[in-house]
Amino acid sequence: MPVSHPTVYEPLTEQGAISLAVRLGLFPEGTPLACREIGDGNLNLVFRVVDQQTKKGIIVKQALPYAKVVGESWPLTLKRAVIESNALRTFASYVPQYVPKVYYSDESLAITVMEDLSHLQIARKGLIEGKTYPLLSQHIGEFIAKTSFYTSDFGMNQQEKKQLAQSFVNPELCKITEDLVFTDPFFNHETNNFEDELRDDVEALWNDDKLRLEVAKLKRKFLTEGDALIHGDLHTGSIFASDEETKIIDPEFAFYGPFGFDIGQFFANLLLNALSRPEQQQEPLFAHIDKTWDVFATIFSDLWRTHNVEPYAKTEGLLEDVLHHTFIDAIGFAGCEVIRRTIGLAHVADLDGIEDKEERLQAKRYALRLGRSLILQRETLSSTKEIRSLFAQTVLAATN
Ligand code: SR1
Ligand code: MG
Repeated sequence: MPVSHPTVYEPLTEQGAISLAVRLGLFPEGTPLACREIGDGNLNLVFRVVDQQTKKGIIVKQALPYAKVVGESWPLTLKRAVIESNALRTFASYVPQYVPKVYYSDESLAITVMEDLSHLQIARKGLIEGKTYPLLSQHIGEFIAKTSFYTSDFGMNQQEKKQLAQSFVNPELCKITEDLVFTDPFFNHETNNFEDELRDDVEALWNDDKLRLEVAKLKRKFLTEGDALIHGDLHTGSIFASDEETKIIDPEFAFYGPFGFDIGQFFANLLLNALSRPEQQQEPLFAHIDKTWDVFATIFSDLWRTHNVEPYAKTEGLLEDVLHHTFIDAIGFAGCEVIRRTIGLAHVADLDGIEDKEERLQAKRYALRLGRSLILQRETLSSTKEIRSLFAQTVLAATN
């Protein structure tokens, strides 16, 4: 019996995902297939279609016309599926080893069919279990360095860059970040979500004019600086990892943004995990922060020297200036991310999963202080190594 396939948008069912996989010829005819919806993110449906004999699978991801984390009352553009598949393809042209292969995409159905990464684990989950992923920072540093250099005015034809930037204009998803990362947590806004016991700490943030000024400067950078094609949501839940491999997923927030944003979000999520660990297990996370920056700066600098298309490339001091501002911005963006993941709409399991209530509240108070220090002291840090002492001072200050 012929199977009919939707041509106008409707949410897929598990059976629909199987039919799509068959229609695309992704499995040999007659393969016994099973499917389960496995999405645990904030926004999309994710189906895993698997050959029941070989256990080999594919992923069918579909954007919903609203934010799953809130419900149908928060409508959200389906165009993010095209942004995601195009970003994966663009990233793959520079670093295919770090992104899932895209097999198929359909703009009107908001579907991307891609490589199944079930042999890996979401890095946030593994880090919460105490894993350290020895190559994680090497890979993330290389991913960010190469994708951001090659999509910037230093790494590609500057006219083509503008056209590429135009194809990644992503206003609705950027607005989520503008609101949830840079605005709402610093105001008494209805999207915020925190325990009553934290109210005094949170109100202190809302009344902190010095902090607000610095967050406003960082938000302005996010709004206006189109350095490179960035992932836009590079937290540890957007990374699949094992001891050997790293894959970056979910670039639906991709757009032309500041060089330091992805680095800052990644740092922040490592720090949030560090806050959930006993002190003696925190060092691998600080080491990952050091390594991410070292690898990023080394590869970006090599590419700058060997592949730069900008006539000013050899001007003494320019590379150092770009790196210096990228570093400071990354620290500031990290501070905003740490704060929003603690009191904003979208939390992280690293902190929310701390079972003991007092310990959890204490970790969240530390997170608020750490976020504030990162933002206010970003220009005084000269290397990532100093994040350790900032972290220690923040925690000590909170216990005294
Ligand atoms: C309504 S979306 C909430 C968060 O989930 C995404 O992964 C982004 O981090 C966003 O801020
Ligand atoms: Mg996501």
